[in-house]
Amino acid sequence: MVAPAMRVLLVQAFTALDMELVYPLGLAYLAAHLEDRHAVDIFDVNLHRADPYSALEAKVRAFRPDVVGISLRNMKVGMPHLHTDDFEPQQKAIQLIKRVSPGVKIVAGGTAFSLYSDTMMRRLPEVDIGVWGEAELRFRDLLDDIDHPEKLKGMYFWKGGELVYTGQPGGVDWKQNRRPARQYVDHAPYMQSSFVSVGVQAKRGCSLHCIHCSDTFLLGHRVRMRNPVDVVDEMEFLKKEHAVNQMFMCDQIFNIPVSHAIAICDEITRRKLDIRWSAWFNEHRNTLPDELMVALKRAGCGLLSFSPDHVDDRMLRNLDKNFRKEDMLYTVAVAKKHGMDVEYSFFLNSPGEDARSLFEIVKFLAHARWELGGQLRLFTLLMMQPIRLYPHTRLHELARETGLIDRDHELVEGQFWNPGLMQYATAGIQAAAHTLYDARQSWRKARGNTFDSVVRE
Ligand code: B12
Ligand code: SF4
Repeated sequence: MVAPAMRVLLVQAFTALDMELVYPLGLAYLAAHLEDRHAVDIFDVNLHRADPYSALEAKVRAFRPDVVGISLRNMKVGMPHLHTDDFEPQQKAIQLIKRVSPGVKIVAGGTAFSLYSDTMMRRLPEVDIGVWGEAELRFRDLLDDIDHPEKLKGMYFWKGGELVYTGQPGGVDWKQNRRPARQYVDHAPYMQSSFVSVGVQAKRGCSLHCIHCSDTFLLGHRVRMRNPVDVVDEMEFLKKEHAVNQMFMCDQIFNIPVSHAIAICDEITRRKLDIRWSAWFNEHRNTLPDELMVALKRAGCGLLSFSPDHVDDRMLRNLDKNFRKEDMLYTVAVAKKHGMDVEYSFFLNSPGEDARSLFEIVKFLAHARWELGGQLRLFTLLMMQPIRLYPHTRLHELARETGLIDRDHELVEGQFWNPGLMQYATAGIQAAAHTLYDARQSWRKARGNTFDSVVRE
């Protein structure tokens, strides 16, 4: 039997109050699968930075939900000067919802929930049901029979004082997925926040195996590609209906496979969409052929965003990267050849780091700056930090085996891979980054930019 229609409020909990806004794409996907059965609304607490809790309380009182679906996204990595965690504000938001509306069912999901699900359920007793992973279809099905979560995979709930998990679900198939319902949240504030704030997704999953990565735990190694025409339909819709002309591709890696990336670019070009966008790119030279670079440029991709994490071959092996230093040099050459902007992010003091390998990063950056000048964007370099340990990763296992952390550490409060003497070099670099970051913020304020957040430019 299918339960009667309900009032469902989808809440994006704090992402990172000191960072750019992030449009609640996951919730827009969920809403698209609910709106023909239930009264749905989406509320992003991050849009109410001055007084988020009062705004949330007012929304809950006004909407009178039967169910609140709360999206827990980040356990934050942190800024150069700030390593706070997002757990506490998320907990406060959940407690507030239950206090204001004691009868409401709270269902939690999202990436941070899925990474730390067991801990989250134990630390957040106000959560009635937790949903692991991609949830478009299972959340819809859950709301059809919310008193029986045991019928579905990927559900956490309490029964007789015991935490029950119903077992791992599979990933969502794009063919079954509806497009995200974009009408519940105004895109304008996200557009003002930063050029990465409005996301579009073209695939899920990653075939690579970086040792620190938790994306593959969440989405798997099988790359599920969305039809390029459907992706660009959504981009066109965003441009025409919501005046969004800058976007970020929320794929793990945009250029694997290359053919899918080219197909999306060609579709954007064919429709003459005047948009600027960016994505994360793999560094292996085979994934950056000239044909792709030409297609990217024509389609409005303004920035190649790379997260190589290191440049030294020994370190890249340690991190289990699929490319080497010569590929890194190729990224510089190919960006120069095609006049593309690039950014790189590196980890500090990752496994095996020594002074020589750290110097390799400095040498590489000097080379890139020399070759690319202003095409090399520097912002991500201010964010360089040691690797935060995420659960369900090989690095987490290594940290346990080497005694860097206790076997039962929950990792909700940040733990970093930052051992040995190199941690002092790390501290020095981060202190310098902090100073530069503050100077940059002051300069931005002097120019009249008052948005109190990181703006990646
Ligand atoms: C794209 C991306 C970004 C882009 C976002 C661009 C944009 N406009 O959206 C940018 C570059 C801005 C970014 C930044 C950061 N990110 Co990021 N990002 C991602 C990535 C790759 C995809 C996120 C996405 O859009 N997915 C698409 C949507 C459709 O999926 P979804 O949100 O997960 O929602 C689905 C499910 O989670 C679930 N769900 C979600 N909410 C709910 C709620 C309920 C009730 C239910 C039932 C289900 C549910 O159902 C949804 C549909 O299937 C993820 C990795 C990943 N595996 O997801 C990391 C990820 C979310 N990011 C992460 C982090 C840490 C960050 C940063 C803190 C990093 C940093 N230091 O800069 C910042 C924080 C930014 C901020 N202000 O919050 C972490 C968060 C978890 C954690 N480890 O803390 C992730 C998971 C990466 C990882 N594996 O560690 N990120
Ligand atoms: S390329 Fe990115 S998503 Fe893929 S395994 Fe490495 S860190 Fe994870």
